[in-house]
Amino acid sequence: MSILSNLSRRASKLLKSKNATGVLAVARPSMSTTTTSTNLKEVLAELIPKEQTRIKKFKQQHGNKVIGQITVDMVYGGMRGMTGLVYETSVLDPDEGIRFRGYSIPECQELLPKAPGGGREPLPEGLFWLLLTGQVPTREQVDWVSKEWASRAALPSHVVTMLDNFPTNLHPMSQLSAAVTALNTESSFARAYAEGVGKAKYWEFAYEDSMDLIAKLPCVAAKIYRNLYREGSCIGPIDPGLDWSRNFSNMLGYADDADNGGQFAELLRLYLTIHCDHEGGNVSAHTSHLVGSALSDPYLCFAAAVNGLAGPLHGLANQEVLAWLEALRTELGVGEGEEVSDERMRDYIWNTLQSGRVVPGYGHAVLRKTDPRYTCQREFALKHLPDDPMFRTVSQLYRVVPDVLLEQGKAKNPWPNVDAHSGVLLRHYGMTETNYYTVLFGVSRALGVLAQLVWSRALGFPLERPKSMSTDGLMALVGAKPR
Ligand code: CMX
Repeated sequence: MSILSNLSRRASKLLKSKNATGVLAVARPSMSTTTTSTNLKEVLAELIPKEQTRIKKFKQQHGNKVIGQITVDMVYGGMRGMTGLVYETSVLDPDEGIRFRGYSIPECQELLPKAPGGGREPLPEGLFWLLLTGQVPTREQVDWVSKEWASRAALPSHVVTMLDNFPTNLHPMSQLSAAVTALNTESSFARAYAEGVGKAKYWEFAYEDSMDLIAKLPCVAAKIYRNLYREGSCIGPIDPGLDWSRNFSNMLGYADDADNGGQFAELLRLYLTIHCDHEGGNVSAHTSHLVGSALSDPYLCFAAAVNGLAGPLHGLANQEVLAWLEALRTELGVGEGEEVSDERMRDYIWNTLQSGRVVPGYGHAVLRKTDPRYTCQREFALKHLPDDPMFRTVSQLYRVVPDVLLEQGKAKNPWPNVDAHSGVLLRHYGMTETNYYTVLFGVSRALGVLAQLVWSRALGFPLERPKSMSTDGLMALVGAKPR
């Protein structure tokens, strides 16, 4: 194991300690005092100066401390294990999974406000509040966010026209990225920068743009869905009395779901909460962070993140999983209600590997256990759709794939990630358009990367510009013979 991964493990151990009952307790971030104002911007305005002072003092006292060592393998190996970014909103522990401002997924499920009338899943509005402030919001604070987003949701006409004119063979992720880029006509950050606003105010404009963009995303996403799969039917109006996910579900055309106990909206609430953030080094978060460091406005940053998320090794894996599952069931002749032996499934997985492909939805660059985002989706399925034939296949794969990957001996993590499960849940409720799945991932990812962007501007993070070297230069640096 590299010195750096040892260091990062030591750092994560320092943040954790066992309490008197032996339960793992994680140090909450310093901002976790509660504020009663329901206005998110006012709460931030109170928190930001304190955090600026704390970090300034930390850098003055410890700025020259060495925290790691870089090897040639790391430089060639996609910078794995290299600590090179400050990202405040979430931290990923290889063995435990993601924590949002110190809170695990089960803790968020327990603590964050739910939809009125018996909702069981956390509202993404609450998660966004938590990411921005480090504080678990009250019901009133979450209601304020829902209303704020409803009031900012309208799309400018040029974006609607653009979406209506895209060819149907343009992938939904390309449509999302292009529409978000075109939305930057609305950027108050870009306008303020052009007018020469001072650095101290950058975060306020980043905040306004982020709130506007998050509010508009479900409308853009629903429009893409309706244009491609529902003959361009109208997405309908936003109801300011409903939460962000319920409005999104209605706009997608799943309003009837309310008569069936609102399970699809509940699934969306869970989905949009758990896909939001996965610390700073993943492709979408890092891309947004990098582009933002050039002071590109939040629309441009998020569009860049969407383009990264559209890669099959990242967010597009959830689309790939469904295609792979469907091919597996067809090829092995698994009908509704039927099962196939573990042995035949194992052969199929080996075929995938031997043809040079990856098993989509398995493995991870940082995680070394089952992704808790997978686990909570599995729990949702066990509760709401235990007999769904596709879910049964997903469960069987969970039993079979890890042993095959271990036997192959290449993947460092043989366990499933978030993408191994999400599609099967969406499909159960009638969303069978697999090409669309990553758009939902993107809508959620906006919460994390934009919350961080507000803080990046508040903390005055500089232009990101790591040093690169050519192979010849690296060889010379370590004293290797060039030939
Ligand atoms: N199936 C087959 N081989 C796999 C594998 C999988 N699921 N996961 C990793 N490997 C292979 C890698 O391709 C690599 O092979 P080579 O040495 O031939 O290049 C080797 O195992 C070592 O890879 P690793 O260090 O374990 O994993 P990386 O950090 O390089 O990659 C990831 C991580 C996610 C890209 C990889 O596990 C993968 O391709 N998984 C399938 C795609 C997927 O599910 N992506 C979604 C991730 C979550 C998300 O971002 O949404």
